Amino acid sequence: MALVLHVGQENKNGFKGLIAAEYAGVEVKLAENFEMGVTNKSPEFLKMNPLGKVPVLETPDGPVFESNAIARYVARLKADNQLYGSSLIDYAHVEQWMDFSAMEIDANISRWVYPRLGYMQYIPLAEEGAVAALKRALDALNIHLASNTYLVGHSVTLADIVMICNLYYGFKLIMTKSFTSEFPHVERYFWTVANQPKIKKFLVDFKQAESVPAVQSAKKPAQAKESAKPKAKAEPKKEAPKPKAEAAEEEEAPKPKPKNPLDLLPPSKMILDDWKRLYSNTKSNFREVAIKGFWDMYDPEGYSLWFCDYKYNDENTVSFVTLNKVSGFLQRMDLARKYAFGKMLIIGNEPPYKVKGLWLFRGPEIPKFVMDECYDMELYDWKKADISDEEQKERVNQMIEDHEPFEGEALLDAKCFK
Ligand SMILES: N[C@@H](CCC(=O)N[C@@H](CS)C(=O)NCC(=O)O)C(=O)O
Repeated sequence: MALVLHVGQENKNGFKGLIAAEYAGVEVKLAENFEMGVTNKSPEFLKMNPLGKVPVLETPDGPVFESNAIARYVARLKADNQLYGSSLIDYAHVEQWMDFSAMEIDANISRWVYPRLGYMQYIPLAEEGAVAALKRALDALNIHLASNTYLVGHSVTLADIVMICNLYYGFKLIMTKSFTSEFPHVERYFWTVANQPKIKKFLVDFKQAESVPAVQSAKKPAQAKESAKPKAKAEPKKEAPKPKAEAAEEEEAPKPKPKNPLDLLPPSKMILDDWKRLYSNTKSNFREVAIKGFWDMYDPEGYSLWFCDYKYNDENTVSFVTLNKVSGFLQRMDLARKYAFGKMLIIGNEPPYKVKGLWLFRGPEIPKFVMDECYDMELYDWKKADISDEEQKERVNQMIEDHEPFEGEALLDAKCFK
């Protein structure tokens, strides 16, 4: 019998077991036609978990409830995985961070967000206590992550899976950028790990909360449960007819998207796509063809060149993690494809690797929407290239052409954003 997980869509507690299964190479199926508030109150479900809460994992040896227990069970099904680290002390630390994540992070995020969303009674003093306790926990986590990429060891463990799932609701529902910026290592950790493909697969397309939700009046339990469930993407549901005013609001013609200010800049003689094509098509004589072509096209009025330097190179101790970090950055820059070209060099023969880059942006400054929306930007120091300085101009050339050695060192890799 396959393992079957009973849970609604987009439930972070359900994700724990599903992500652990991805890492361990275990097959877990989702129960079909699960309906939150209905299926989990049925007599069959209550036999598996008398509390009627999800998730529940059905196994050949009986059901398991509590999401951390489910994740542990799934992780232990395959002996040869790294989810518990590689020593007894790693194992203890994985357990330590899982407990910390449940008691210090999840519990306090829940005590902050659920009363605001109307699922629990809102008591201002209780909220104050929850936020203070959460900050204390995040501070401790931030200190640990200042010198660690992952919670335990050098790869994702069960501790990271549980921590990311718990932080996910915080980032998504209530912890705004101005709140999390006090904990820069937690931010970097969260976005880096959440973007690992096996995790990102579940935490699809979500953005950090832009504001703390206003306090809503308490909901009746059924109502609370239904809307607590983030909306399923693929399953359109039959809905009760909407009140007229609400329906009219939804039917209003979509507002035109505001223009990107970069589209309003005076036209430039430099056509970014022409440069990208030249870069991609030049297979030999790169200096004479592509680099020369670049400077022939370059328009310092319409574009600017920027050097970037990763602030936390000491953390780049594992080559593939460093490469993934840079790939993640380039993926997240997708929003700027029309307005940017970039080269990222991963430098050094051995760890810690240095990460440096060169970016060409439309306009005289780094576009504001890139700064605002691409979290990675603040992980780098940025300096505008002064191309009247021959040395800086040559550095630009070398970065474009992946010149080796670069500043006296071999390249581990070079990645291009085009
Ligand atoms: N500690 C439990 C929490 C389970 C839980 O609270 N589940 C919620 C959805 S995330 C639920 O099923 N609520 C339904 C109810 O309270 O009746 C776990 O980690 O699995």
